[in-house]
Amino acid sequence: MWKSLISRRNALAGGIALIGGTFWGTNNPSLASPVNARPYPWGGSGAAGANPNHDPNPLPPGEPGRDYNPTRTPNGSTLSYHLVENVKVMHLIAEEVEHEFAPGLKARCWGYNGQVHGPTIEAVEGDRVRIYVTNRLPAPTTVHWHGLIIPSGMDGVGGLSQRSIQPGETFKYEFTLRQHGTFMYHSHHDEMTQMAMGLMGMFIIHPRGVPQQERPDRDFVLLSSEWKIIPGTYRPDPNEMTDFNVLTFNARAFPGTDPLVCRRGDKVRIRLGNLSMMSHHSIHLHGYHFYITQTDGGPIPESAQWPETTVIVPTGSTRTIQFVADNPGDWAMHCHMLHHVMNQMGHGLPNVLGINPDGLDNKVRKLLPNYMTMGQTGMADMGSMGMTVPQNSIPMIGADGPKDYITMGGMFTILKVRENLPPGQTSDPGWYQDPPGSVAQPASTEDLRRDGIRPPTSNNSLQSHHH
Ligand SMILES: [Cu+2]
Repeated sequence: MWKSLISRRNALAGGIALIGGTFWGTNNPSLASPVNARPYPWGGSGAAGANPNHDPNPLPPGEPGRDYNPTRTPNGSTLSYHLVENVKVMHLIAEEVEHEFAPGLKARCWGYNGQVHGPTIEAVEGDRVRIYVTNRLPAPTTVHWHGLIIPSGMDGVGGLSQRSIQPGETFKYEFTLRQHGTFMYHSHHDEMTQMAMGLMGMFIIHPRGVPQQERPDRDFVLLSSEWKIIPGTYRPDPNEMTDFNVLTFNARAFPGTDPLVCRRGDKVRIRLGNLSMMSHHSIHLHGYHFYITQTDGGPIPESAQWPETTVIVPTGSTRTIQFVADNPGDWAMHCHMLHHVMNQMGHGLPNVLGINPDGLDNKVRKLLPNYMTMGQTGMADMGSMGMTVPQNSIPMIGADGPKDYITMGGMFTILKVRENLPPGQTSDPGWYQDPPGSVAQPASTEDLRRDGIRPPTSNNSLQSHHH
């Protein structure tokens, strides 16, 4: 459903029931969809009696514009296709890729078509797709289509569904898409290594026949993953089990993440996937309430949706959220598991919070002239003071913001909602220009006196040794 903050406030003020408006994404009566006819609560494959191993007569290929508004994958791309006798033909090439996570941190990863993660696959319910997979890796691989109801032999589990694709070989996957929603694809051969190296992407299937006014104006795709890259090294470590130090949206860590750019009033959908090695992510959006409308199991009935500001995305699943972008500004969107908004250098340090390290520093400086212990008042200094970091590594947090240093890293991005954004603009519009008087400011003496606030006359907290 599309809900706006303002209309909801009005509805509350008027005592009107909240539920209403257009709910899209479930059964669309204009399409005789074999999948959406599935009964609750048994779930099942959604095949509604048809055997998915037999071709259930694909529909003519769906077209962008006519059938759907294309998604946008920040920092990524969408896989191209061409038509051969009404089949959408695509090609994924698994290969080694030099990938930049954020300015200053690169690594040799494995991806598809020269990028990490792989490009987003986008199609329409009823389409038939034929996806060629070429293996240019030094190891065998396969591709699993996560959440898709397809023949067992197309499921891509190495050894179980198929023989693995050897280096140099090209395999062919072909199936008809008989559901819509937000799904994923990833290697299913030596998964631990190959997913730790980046072999994954998103697979979006649009419903057919949704009128333009009920489609999202902005439809973003974000895939979370996590990496262990020891500072100064150049390859993810697939053997790490718990201590990941590079946390990413679309394989980028803040400040490497592109903003999600919207025009005020846009209907916004954000599709969140998670293929992290072990972490669930609590994705929190500032400035908005949203509804969770889909999982990779399908649409959530409207009566079961509830408003949220944070959505937990378990690893191996997707969550789709929707809202109307009626609140202009620069709004943080980030994982609320707080080590996940820290970059590399923020992990595995000794706790020196509250310690005065002057004596220690003086001793260490006899050996290392510029040594300075950091972290005694927190971690922010490490980024903002430009602390020297090992070659090919990124500081724990941060980037310059419009008002001060932004002490966030990792799985952090910015939703930028603007009045009067030219239609179709997706590029960064710069920082938000706040209306006068709407930014938190230092209190004046006059303010304090008027309101009877008596600040302490001296700062009795830890004296800083900097400066
Ligand atoms: Cu997280």
